[in-house]
Amino acid sequence: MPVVETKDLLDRKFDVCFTHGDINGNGFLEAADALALAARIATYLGESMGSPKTLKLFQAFENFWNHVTIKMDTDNDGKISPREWRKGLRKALAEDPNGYKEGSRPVAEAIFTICDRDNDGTLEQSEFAKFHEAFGCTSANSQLAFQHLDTDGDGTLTVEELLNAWHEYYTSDDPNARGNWLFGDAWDETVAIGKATR
Ligand SMILES: [Ca+2]
Ligand SMILES: [Ca+2]
Ligand SMILES: [Ca+2]
Repeated sequence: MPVVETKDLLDRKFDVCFTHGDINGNGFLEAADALALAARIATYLGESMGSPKTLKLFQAFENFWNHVTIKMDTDNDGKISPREWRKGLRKALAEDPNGYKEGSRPVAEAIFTICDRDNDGTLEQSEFAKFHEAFGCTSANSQLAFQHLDTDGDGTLTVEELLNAWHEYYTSDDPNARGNWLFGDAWDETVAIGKATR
């Protein structure tokens, strides 16, 4: 599904994520997409399907999906339309900003853990690049993302740097927020392709 033309930064970022998540490309987010995305991340990171890191990722995605359908599937058809996604994210933030931040933490932590290939508690650029690859990001966008998210410039991302970026991505309409760069340039036309390269 092509990203809808929008001038609003927050909607644009929501749409980019929607396109990344709509793995089967049918224009809706469903449980099958959530599972496929988790499997794709594990595959690109070179993690086996039964490993503790993969199981943690699947669990986090499943919980996230269950939560999302309860909150966002307002017409109860078992899938999330782009409109439900945009409205649901804004509503959740407005109603319970702390819950919103904590709700995204398990997914972000599970992603951080599976990306940390050498288990040193930080993400190097090469580790983060594999995560981006799973979303079909170009390496140029992946490098841009890393440069902006590595707030202290030490060449690694901590879990807090990633969580803060994640949170800003989903909540901030400030054009200068670092989290806007989670997947690279949010306005780049290739950022939302959402297609795997293998
Ligand atoms: Ca879909
Ligand atoms: Ca729906
Ligand atoms: Ca590492």
